[in-house]
Amino acid sequence: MTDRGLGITVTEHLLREQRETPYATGAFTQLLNELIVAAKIIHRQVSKAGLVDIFGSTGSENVYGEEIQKLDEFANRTIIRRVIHTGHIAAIASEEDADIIEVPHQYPTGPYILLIDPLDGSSNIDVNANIGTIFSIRRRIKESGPVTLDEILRKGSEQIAAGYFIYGSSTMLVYTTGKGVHGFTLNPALGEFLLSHRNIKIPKRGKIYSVNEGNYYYWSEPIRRYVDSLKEKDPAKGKPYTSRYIGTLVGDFHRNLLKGGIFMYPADTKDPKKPRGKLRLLFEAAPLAMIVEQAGGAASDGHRRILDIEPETLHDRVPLFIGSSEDVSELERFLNDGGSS
Ligand code: AHM
Ligand code: MG
Repeated sequence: MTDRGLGITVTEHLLREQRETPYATGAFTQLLNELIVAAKIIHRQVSKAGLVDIFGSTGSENVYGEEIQKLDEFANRTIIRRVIHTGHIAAIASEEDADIIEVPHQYPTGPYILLIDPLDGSSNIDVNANIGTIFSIRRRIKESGPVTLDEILRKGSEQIAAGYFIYGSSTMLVYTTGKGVHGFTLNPALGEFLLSHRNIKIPKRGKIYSVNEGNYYYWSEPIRRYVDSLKEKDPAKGKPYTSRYIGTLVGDFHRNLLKGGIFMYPADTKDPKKPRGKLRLLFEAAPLAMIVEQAGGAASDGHRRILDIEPETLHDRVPLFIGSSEDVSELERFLNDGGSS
């Protein structure tokens, strides 16, 4: 780490970005700071998940009919509690809640809407693998009054910031406000996130593919052909690729962001419940699409740029192909013309 800027705290970094933004009021910086505090609390809880009775399942289901683990609820509640009263937001939408969460009348409201996947990869909690928190911030359309759904059901290109916390071998924050992607690593002794990865750029082509290959026979023919092609022995094309899949979107995405490669969650052609894949457009695909584009990569549903897709409902799902730009383009060629070009 020879760069003298490395090691500055995330707060200092945010304040520098704020100073470079004309008319910034500081509300946005304070909102991100509250999220950071929430993430530190979640980090602490995650790191002792095996020790306390927060481990395991609540027995209840979320809006998708999936079992909610206790730590999911904890993360969801922690983030909501930290930001709801700050006066910086007008509403929150969470992957764990069916409807928009309004700011209670006793608190002031602000110009931002926060979207969260509070604990991504929750099936990995009890095996001690990476989990994460994904967030995205949008500016509301109306000046005042209750937030309506049409203010949230908007293209990902309208996000003003997106990021994630990854609770792994270290806890990290990776975020963008549209001025590049920066990574901060939590120093547990100081309790501070320090700049460790300035201006992250994803390699144009990678050597890793990440997909749940157990679903192979549920994919469309072109997707199967594309994945088969990655295993061909062709050193000139850098093939075969290496297969890496954690089953936590944040973890798989983060590795590929740093090393290059493609993450895929295709549509399921045989399961009527998953015709549009598994991952959620507003809470997972769009925030990571903003990050990957800022890092020079690409995100697609196979045909369209993820950031151009207008959601129809809060919990819309979408097929997701995200990572190095040349890998995503190659996948699109397979879907659109059989990969011949
Ligand atoms: P969630 O844990 O927030 O519900 O997210 C869904 C997770 C993603 O993190 C991951 O990419 C995917 O589900 C894995 O799905 P599968 O087990 O079908 O491979
Ligand atoms: Mg998730």
